[in-house]
Amino acid sequence: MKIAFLAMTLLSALTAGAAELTAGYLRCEYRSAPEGIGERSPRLSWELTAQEGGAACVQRAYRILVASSEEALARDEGDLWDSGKVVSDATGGIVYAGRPLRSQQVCHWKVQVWDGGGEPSPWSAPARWSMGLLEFRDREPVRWITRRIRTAPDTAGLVLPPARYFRTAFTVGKPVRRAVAYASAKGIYELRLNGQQAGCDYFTPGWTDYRKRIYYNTYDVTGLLRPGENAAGAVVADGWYAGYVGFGILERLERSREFYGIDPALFCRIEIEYADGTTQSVMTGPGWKSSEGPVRQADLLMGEVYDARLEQPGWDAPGFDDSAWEAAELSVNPDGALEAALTDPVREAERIVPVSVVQRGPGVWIFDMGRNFAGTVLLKVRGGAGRTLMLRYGEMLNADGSLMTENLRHARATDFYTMRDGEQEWSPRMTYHGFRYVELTGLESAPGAETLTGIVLTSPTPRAGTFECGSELVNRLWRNITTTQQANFFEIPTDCPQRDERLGWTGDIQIYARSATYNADVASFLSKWLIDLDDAQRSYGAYPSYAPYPYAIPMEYAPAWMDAGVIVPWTLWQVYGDTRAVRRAYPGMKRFMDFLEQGAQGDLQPAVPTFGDWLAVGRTASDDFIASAYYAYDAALMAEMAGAVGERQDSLRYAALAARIREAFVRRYIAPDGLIPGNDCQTAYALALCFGLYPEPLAQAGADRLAAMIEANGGRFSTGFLGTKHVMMALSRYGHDDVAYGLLLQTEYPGWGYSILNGATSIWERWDSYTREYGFGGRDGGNNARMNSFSHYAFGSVAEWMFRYALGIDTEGPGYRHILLRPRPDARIGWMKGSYRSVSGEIVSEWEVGRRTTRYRFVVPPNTRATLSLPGQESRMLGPGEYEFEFKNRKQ
Ligand code: RAM
Repeated sequence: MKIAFLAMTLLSALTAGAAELTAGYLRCEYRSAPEGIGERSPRLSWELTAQEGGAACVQRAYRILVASSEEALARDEGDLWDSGKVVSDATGGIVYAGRPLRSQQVCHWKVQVWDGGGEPSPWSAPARWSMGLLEFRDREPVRWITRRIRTAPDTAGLVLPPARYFRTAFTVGKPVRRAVAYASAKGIYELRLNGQQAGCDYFTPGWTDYRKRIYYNTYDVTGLLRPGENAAGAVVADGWYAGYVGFGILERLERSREFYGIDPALFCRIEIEYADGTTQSVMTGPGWKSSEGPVRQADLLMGEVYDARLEQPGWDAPGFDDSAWEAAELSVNPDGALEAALTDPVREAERIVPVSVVQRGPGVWIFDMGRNFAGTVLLKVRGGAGRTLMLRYGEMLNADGSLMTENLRHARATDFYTMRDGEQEWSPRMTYHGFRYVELTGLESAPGAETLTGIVLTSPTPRAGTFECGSELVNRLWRNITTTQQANFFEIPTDCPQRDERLGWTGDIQIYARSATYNADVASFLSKWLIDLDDAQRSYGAYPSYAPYPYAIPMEYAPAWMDAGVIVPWTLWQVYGDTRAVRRAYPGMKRFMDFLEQGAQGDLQPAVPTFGDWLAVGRTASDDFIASAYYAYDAALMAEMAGAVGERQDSLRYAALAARIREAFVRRYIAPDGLIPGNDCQTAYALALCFGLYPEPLAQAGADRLAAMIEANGGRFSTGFLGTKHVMMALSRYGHDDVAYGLLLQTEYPGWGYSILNGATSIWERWDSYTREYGFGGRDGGNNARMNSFSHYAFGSVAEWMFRYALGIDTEGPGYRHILLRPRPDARIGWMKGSYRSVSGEIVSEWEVGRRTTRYRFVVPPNTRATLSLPGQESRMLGPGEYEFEFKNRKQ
């Protein structure tokens, strides 16, 4: 800890010692020990920890060793790469520059660092990654297998085919050194080997524009093989490839399923490396058989139907008699290229036990899981062969205690389980739901709490932030935000997990992306989605309203939605210092800017009536204002990004464009007194202030007007998706923290507190998605209960303000190398504690407002520096270390 003398009381004294810098948390392409990397020059990173702060606490140099075996690495032999001692303070984005890596190569690596005093650290603990199939397309064609099934519509008009089952047997004749399975599906698959699942993933290979690319997953299956006969099998269902996707039915689109193909198909290749150096390859094709099984229907939106009586015990194990199975067919549907998965698939995050079970009628029970989440359930029952249980899922209950399902629209979200004899456990694997309540119908006797367990599913994004403060309301808000992110960072960033939508809405993620980074490490998750966005870019340059974009129509593009194409890469660069994501997106972003420039009129954008400040309450900004403000913002971000990837000409050009747009904007919208007469509303001031559109001398007048409007509105918002977080940021940027805190703590409509007082355990789509007083119809009865999600992260974008201003943890320039600490203490809340595990290490900020003094505590990670700016104090620089400060409170 460091001594810090300001106008304050000294809280603790420490001696500065040796830095003792060490490197840990070694990752490759943002993932810990990833299997099947497709990038030939993967990027490596580590995290530094130090015993003490001080001048020695910087990394002066590093050395990386990459070896082809653990033994070589232990001998300090970097037979693949020895970087040598590199004088650099970089701890991430280090591009592998050793010998060319080949398919399936296992890379063992470690790193050593030198501190500011030139002291070397010991070698880090070893880490590893493995390469995927790099040249397989040249070596052998990719063979997909399928089973043709044509299913007639059911009585509700739904087409819900059964899952396909595939299997093969093979012999392992010698001791195995290593076996790796590479698998994919057009559809979703679960791979099984000798009776066990390979890995523990759900919905692999995930959702992409399958016409352009399909990912394969890599599993080390060495431990699943056995000497002698082995069996591999897979269950394959429609998933996003052939199943229902989005709101096709609602919109009466030409189709609502089969967007990418009709028959789901499987690809699997198991590569066995024997101890004697020989190899064997087991690949889908001739020799594989197919059948149907207990999964009678499997659809992401509609649910799963499972008949346990149709189980074929041992179908995925050796010794099974598959003579009744048919030969699998080769799939000939031309689709996109097979590529290594870029991120970890959806997995189980936790299990939850119901908080109550209530009987609703004969054989009908409603389980309350206690909170809203996305996932599935584990059902445990006994006896009763042939009895069918029905499970319906809902986020809310109606006033009479029945399950509320109106807001699921056309998502049937219902599972059926037909029992066999004896004890049985079942959990659907080919569907998921967004829910809090489960209605279980068909039980013979009363269930117990153990009858149903909730299984929370999500894309694994390691936790990054912690937050806690003196207001229970705000703590609840933070929990609701994290829960809602968990439910919607689900293969892609979805708008909601429950109804017939679940689309990667671009407006929602551009508003929320920065918040998401504070909550979790979303680097690999969002990098993957940026490729989906790139694949979905319209031929004429616009980014669509959601990605992936399976439809031919509608909602091709919209201002503030399409801009995600620029804002999300910029956010990844700022937060993770990632220039590769920027470079990857760069050609598309340029085409997007061309599209905007072509449509501009006098350097401003015309009104494109689409979503505007979506779900705003009261007066909000006009369509042309929003479109032009985002245009200016995009140009400014492009100028920065072009500079970061060495495109100097572009950088100058975009900076000039941004300046021209700003001038035109001021001329058109901002009066000489700083007011915005034609758009005199919260969102307009907030966007103009946050996007730097104000001439600086007028900005304060604009911010004061914004604050005054909020006060005049009873300390409440009149904003939607776009305005809300920007209002908070603009207020704090221009000295109105008290007004921002008022909004944060507001319990009247509209505000987060209002939904919390009405029972929210997640972020809702609308400020009044449900109220005890008015039910689901909204306060004025005008809400459409069908478009009413109780898990929608867009309004959770206040997390960004909670971290950047309330706790005051921000970055100056990319990657948190230079940290900004600018907490904004507030007596109403009393105290706040938070931390953020940035790419440059863990940052801590705490404050407590006492009767006479305000105390602060900070941790600045090694190898970084921070500008500390505290209210009423001159700002100063802090080096790595732990600090405490205490100041006398100013007289009010
Ligand atoms: C809704 C989505 C999303 C929003 C669009 C405009 O249907 O849920 O949140 O971005 O509309």
